[in-house]
Amino acid sequence: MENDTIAAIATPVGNSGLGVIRISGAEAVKTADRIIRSRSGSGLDLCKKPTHTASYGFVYDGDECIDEVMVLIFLSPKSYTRENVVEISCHGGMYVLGKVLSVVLKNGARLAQPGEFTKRAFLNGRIDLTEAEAVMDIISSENEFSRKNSISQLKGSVKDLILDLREKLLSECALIEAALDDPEHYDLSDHMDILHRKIVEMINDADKLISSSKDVRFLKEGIRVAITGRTNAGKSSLLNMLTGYDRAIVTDEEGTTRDVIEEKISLDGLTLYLFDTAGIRRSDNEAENLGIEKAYQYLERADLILFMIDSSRELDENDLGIFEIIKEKQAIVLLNKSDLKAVTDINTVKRHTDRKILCISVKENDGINELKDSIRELFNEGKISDNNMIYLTNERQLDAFTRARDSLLLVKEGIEKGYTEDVLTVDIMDAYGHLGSVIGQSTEDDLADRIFEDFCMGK
Ligand SMILES: Nc1nc2c(ncn2[C@@H]2O[C@H](COP(=O)(O)OP(=O)(O)OP(=O)(O)O)[C@@H](O)[C@H]2O)c(=O)[nH]1
Ligand SMILES: [Mg+2]
Repeated sequence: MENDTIAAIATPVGNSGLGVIRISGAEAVKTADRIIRSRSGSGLDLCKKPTHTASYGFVYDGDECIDEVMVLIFLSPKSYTRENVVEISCHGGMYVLGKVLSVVLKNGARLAQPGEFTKRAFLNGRIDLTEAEAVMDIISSENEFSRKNSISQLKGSVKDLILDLREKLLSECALIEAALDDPEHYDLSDHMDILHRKIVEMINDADKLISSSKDVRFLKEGIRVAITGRTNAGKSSLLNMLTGYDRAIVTDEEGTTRDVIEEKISLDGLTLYLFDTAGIRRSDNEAENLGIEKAYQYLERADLILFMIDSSRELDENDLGIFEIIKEKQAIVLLNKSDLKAVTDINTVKRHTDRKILCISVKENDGINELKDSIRELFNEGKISDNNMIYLTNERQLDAFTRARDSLLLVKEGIEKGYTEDVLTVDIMDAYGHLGSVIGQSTEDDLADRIFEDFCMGK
């Protein structure tokens, strides 16, 4: 039932000066006309009003006057959903809004599902999926940055970029197909170099977009920070220091922490999810070993690893193992216990890693501010600016776009290996398809459904 007339309260729950009931569908205006009258009690003839007009009147439930309202009319296709839309601005109390809504529902509309208005806008082709998601993001944005970002996406910035890329890929494909059909008139022998250059350019652009989008994700969703290191390096002490209270048990016994301890802190607008994990060592204890296994899983998923080394001890094979892990990750190495006599110094550590190394003492609260500065530097400064850069703002978009980039990589490799053109077109069209799913052009219905269900009522 995608064509029936739907209605919902479009403003938040709670009392306010104004509240809006939104109605969409072929019967929207008729429904409003049935229930709204002028001050003298005569009909308003809303069906005869031109689009984008406001009328003043009173909502009636039978003979009973419910509220004084303004009625805005948007006729198809110039409306939010591309259907006929009526917005009734009432007084904002929840009771009166509920009452007006029930009158609307008695007179030809049914209650809208969450996100159904925006879903209709999508299904009727007014907005693409990135724009629909932007609506949801605007509603839920908690800071200025994420709001600006969503509004830019709502204006179609991502869509334009994707459409442009798709257009380029399609024309490459068309050229190859034409040459295969009609080899006498089209010669591709020189073209492979040109195609290679174009594809490399696209891959570079795609990589930039992916990496800046990840930075944006950090801003919006927070950074997963895993604290790792050998037993007794001071991991739990650091967690307690950063959270400002005794969250984790600290003892001088090795293997104190076994489960993963999670805490959320805020660092100048950045949200950090800190994970204190079991110390890495060989152990005979089953619970401890399970904890160590879990620790490795968290390292894998972390956006940032804080690798703590006990500077009062020699490096051992556990430390060397962690140096290997952080090769693939963002990481900061913390040479802890600088208040004690150093056995392992910064130069020794430098031989094993090119990651940033800070000498700290959690016990003396020394170097903690430098650590915070370094985290800020890694995730915040310089990289993400407020200008008009385009970002993919959620995991779904990022995932589809990354797939498109991977298909382009296959095209590039294919050219380098001298694959025939018809093989290349398969990967080109794969990239084309993945780009389409970023903006919802090849979207399966269930995907669209899932996205719109996350919306709030009345949107
Ligand atoms: N001297 C000194 N001792 C510290 C420092 N940081 C932590 N410690 C001590 O080191 C011991 C171990 O600290 P924890 O924070 O429990 O270490 P951990 O890495 O969580 O240890 P596990 O949970 O067993 O892996 C405790 O006795 C701490 O008080 C420091 O900067 N200097
Ligand atoms: Mg611990």
